[in-house]
Amino acid sequence: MLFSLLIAPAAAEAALPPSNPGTPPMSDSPWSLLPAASANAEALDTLYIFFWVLCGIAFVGMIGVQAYFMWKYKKPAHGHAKTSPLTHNGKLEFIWSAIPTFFFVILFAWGEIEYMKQVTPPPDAMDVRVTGQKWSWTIEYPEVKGCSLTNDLYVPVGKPMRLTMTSVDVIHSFYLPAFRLKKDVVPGRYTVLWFEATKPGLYPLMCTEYCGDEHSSMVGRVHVVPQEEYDAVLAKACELKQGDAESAEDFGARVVTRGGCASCHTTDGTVKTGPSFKGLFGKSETLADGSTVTVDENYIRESILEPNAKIVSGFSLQMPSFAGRFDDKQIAALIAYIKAQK
Ligand code: HEC
Ligand SMILES: [Cu+2]
Repeated sequence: MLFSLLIAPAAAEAALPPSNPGTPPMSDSPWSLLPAASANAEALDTLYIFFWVLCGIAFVGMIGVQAYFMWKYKKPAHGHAKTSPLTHNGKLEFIWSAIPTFFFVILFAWGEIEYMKQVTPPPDAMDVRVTGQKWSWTIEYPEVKGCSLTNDLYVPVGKPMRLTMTSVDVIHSFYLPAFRLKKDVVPGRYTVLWFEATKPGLYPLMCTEYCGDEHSSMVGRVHVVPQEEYDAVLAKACELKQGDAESAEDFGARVVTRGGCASCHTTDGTVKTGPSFKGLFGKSETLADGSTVTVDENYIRESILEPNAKIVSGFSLQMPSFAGRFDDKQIAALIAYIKAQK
């Protein structure tokens, strides 16, 4: 097809470095569109290219005629040509109104059909919950009990997925460039997005609503995997247990990744949204009400489960509660990890 010639074969996997999710998903060539990985993306690209070709034809047609007339009716070398007494030409005016109108109607109808498809999830779609917060995405799978991931969305090829999304703080916007989908995520309200992935691979997931200073770090990955591997891959991604040979501290580092703690806490002493974990354990912490508390196991546990119980002086309540997301073993590992950040 003509359209597929215009879209240069951009290798999705090669174009999207997952190890560096902050990199925008640029295509290999400035002439090609972004990699497309959903049924919706392919349909929208066809519409987009149709629109683009139409604009090209209209542009060449208008500028071409203009240039030709400039040459044809240029001022003669001697004297002035008389202006024609013609006032209008009904037939011509009808044609130049009717042809664009015809194409505008086609664009509207085509766009409307694609839009309706995009906002109507099929009844057999698989459910996933997405929660936006400063500055990460929590992704929960009702099919796997207790599974809650940070910034990682797992999707099987060829199965419709329905995302029910909300935010706990400000408006974020959930953006899947390879699927050509974007929808606002609003506090106190659910918004729905659905898609069907067509190609296995890793694709970026972003926030496109400026939501605060760490907005640009709200980047995640969409893992599109073959149907038959999906259950096993998801179960493995959801599992969060200490390995036999793994130390509590190393396991804690994995829990930190899962919880997205690093989007607010550093281990090198730098203050982000929250205090750094460096040298935290055992120190005497001043709270917002002026009292002091010694950072021990109980304090850390309470900070994770009930962040609003004690607010550190100089900070505001921005931390989400992790109650129900982590069990005792995982919290113990988090404590071991924080203890190790001397
Ligand atoms: C959205 C940002 C954010 C995320 C994500 C976050 N925190 Fe926090 N955290 C804060 C802020 C802000 C404070 C200081 C205010 C307060 O005490 O609630 C804080 C305080 C803490 C404290 C007390 C620190 C001190 O100096 O006394 C601990 C411990 C802590 N967080 C652990 C964690 C862990 C573990 C995770 C991941 C499971 C996590 N936080 C995720 C923002 C965050
Ligand atoms: Cu955001």
